[in-house]
Amino acid sequence: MAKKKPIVGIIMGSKSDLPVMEQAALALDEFGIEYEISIVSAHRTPDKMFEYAQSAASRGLQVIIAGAGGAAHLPGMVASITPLPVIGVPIKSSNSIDGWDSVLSILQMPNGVPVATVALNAAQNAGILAAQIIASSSPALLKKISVYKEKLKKKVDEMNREIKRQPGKK
Ligand code: RP5
Repeated sequence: MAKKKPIVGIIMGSKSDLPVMEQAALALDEFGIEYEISIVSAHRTPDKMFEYAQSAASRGLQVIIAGAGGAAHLPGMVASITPLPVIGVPIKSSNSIDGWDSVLSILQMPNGVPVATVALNAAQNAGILAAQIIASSSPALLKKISVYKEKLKKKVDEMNREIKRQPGKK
């Protein structure tokens, strides 16, 4: 059977971002969404970044998830080029000062060029958000998101049962 075309692009500034960014891939796997994953650096490979962002929509991508650490320009620059929604993942990297540099670089975009910024290292949420964006026009995927949310609720119910089983608790 032919492999389905990727509809989400996961990019990151360096291979050192992969341990964080693969959480986005795992989230997309859970919803059965095809993605492509590559290293594209705003600073080290600016031409490649431009090419990637410019061709993303015509190649069939619907959402881009971009992660970077330190002076994290990748998500914002990609958002300035593509008409697709861009989700930014700030990463605490070797050149970060506590990660705030990356959070603020990705979050504080000027009006007109939004980047949906998730929490520090929160690539899993980026994957879920990408799925939710795509689900807004896919009833089948929307159903999967509802099932996922139901699972979250059940986990909390289980936590409550657990703490109430402990001695001294009602
Ligand atoms: C950023 O610099 C990358 O996104 C990475 O988070 C950080 C460090 O990169 P390496 O020096 O580990 O390649 O551009």
